[in-house]
Amino acid sequence: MIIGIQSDTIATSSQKLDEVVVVSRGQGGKRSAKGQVATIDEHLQELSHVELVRRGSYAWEPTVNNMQTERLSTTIDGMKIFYACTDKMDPVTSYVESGNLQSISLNSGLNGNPQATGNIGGALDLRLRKAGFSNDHGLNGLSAQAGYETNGNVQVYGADGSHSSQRFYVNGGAFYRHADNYKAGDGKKVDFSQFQKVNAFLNGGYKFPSLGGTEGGYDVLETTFIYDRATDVGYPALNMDVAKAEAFITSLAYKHLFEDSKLESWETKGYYNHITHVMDDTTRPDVEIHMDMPGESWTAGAYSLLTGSYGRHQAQLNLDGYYNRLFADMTMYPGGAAPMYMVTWPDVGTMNVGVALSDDIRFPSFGGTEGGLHLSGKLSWQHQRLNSDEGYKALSVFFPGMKQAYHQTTGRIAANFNSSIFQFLNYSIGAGWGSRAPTVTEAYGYYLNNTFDQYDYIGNPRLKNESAIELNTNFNFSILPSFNFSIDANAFFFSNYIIGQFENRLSVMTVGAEGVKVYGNIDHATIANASLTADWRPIRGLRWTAKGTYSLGRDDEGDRLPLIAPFTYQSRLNYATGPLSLQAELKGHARQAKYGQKYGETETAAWTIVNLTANYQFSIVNSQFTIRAGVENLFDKDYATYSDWCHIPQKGRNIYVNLSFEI
Ligand SMILES: [Cu+2]
Repeated sequence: MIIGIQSDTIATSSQKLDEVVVVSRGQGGKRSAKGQVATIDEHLQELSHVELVRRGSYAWEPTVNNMQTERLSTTIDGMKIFYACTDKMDPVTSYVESGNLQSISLNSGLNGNPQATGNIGGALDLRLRKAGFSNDHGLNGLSAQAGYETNGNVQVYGADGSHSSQRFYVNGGAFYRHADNYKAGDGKKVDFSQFQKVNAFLNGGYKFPSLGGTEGGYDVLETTFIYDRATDVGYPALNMDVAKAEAFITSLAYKHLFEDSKLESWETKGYYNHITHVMDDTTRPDVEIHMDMPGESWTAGAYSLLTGSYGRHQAQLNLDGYYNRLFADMTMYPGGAAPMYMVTWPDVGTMNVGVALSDDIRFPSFGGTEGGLHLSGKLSWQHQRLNSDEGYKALSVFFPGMKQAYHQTTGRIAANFNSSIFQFLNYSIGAGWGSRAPTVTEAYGYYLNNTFDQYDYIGNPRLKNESAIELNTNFNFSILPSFNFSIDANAFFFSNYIIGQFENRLSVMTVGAEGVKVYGNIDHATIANASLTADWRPIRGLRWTAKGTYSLGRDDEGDRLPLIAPFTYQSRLNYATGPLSLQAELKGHARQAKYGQKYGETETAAWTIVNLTANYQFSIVNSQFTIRAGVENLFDKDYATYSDWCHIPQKGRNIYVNLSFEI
């Protein structure tokens, strides 16, 4: 038997607030039709509230509640990590692989996980897969996956192994992905959509012999190491590609698990990660001015999380701190003239410390079921310094008298009440307030060209913190034991919303740019989302689900915000019998009629696609095999979603097969 020592107390805190997609093996939960071979982006697609902004085949940027990276927190097992590209080519979810992860959890809105800061839209935590200790003397596991996709000649190979005993565990593995250019619907090739990636990871744990029996609990030391490297990554929606995007991620944690005590566990983790990102335009034809644009991100941090339960309370106290450095520069080589150099992220050092508290209170509710109240809050202090004198001086030209160091204080607080009436209705209502500091791009970015609206962006060190009030509710009706219907809605009322604003007095740097925008606070803005979900299981083995979501986003003048989803829908029919399961899926979105015209967004047409998938499990001797096959975009529809950057087309018909086995 394997004991999951990492059995996340965070995960169990409240099922209503925390949504999980299972990446690895394990029972239950949402998961991708492609199984573990799916990319992290495909796993993320299974989560409600999540959409993905696509700039190519690789490294999609997750949005939660129609908010992008700057309003989200993304952590890896509670570790902070920051992307290194000034053009957002590398959301941090691109630096892990499916083989690294057990699951991905999402806390929608302001109720973040203890390590989350700045999470107005939501908090994603990528949970690493650790073998855990075994009661047996030694237990070894081995698994391997291989996958192939016809469109783009996608190849995926992964293998990992584990050893678990009472005192010690270790697991590790490697993953490789390769993709050529894909074809859009009707056979049109999308140039610069290739990529290649390797990933290797190693986790280990050691359980100390307990002193004086088990009454005092026991101590565990755990370590993690991940190396991830993507090369030759094309970005058809941008003017540049990526030669190399590389990450080292390490951590060391000490955990005490209490027995017979009101305290449950106390974990202290130290970590370090380093990202190198190198852009490349040498393979593009007709480049007017060749550019070199590297970026780097270093983060070192620690957190200490204490969890305990007393009576009806389950509480967590977390202290955390991190130091992050972001540096990016650009060298332009105009033909025949001297190269031009500028610092685009002025080596910004951010020191952030925070304290977070949460409490889950359970109580009996009407009809013999259980209800609960979840409270959480966090307070953080931040110090930022511009370490590059050159970058500081360049920005000072636009902001005379600006300082070389800034302080910010941010916080969040959220409450959520859930209860039920017999087995018929489950409901929850919640409210919260939270603020975030401007990102390095928003505060100190220097002439960053945005291909979405073709403007050059300049950061603004005088920005105020942005804040929002969130209201949310969820009603889940079980009309029959076989039929479920739910309504989910949330709204975010922003103050000092940060967005780029026209600056006509400045001239452009990038060839072909429309103009210059400087980040600014607008007085208020609103983002709201509502979804309806139905789930019907008419007979054993058969399941039908359907979901429709409507969102809106407005600025202080009533104009539409960009990248807000139009009406989206998805319906799935599932049939499972013994080892075989079949699924047909219909998904699409309506015409994006209310787009952010003022912010340079253009209209997106409606689309619908059909996907089919089959899954068969069998065992030979002691090995468990799973074969998955399917067709995506069955009718080879030529389409782009509202979140496809510059309307780059999606994949046309794609047939995939993948095989995985485990012992
Ligand atoms: Cu980049």
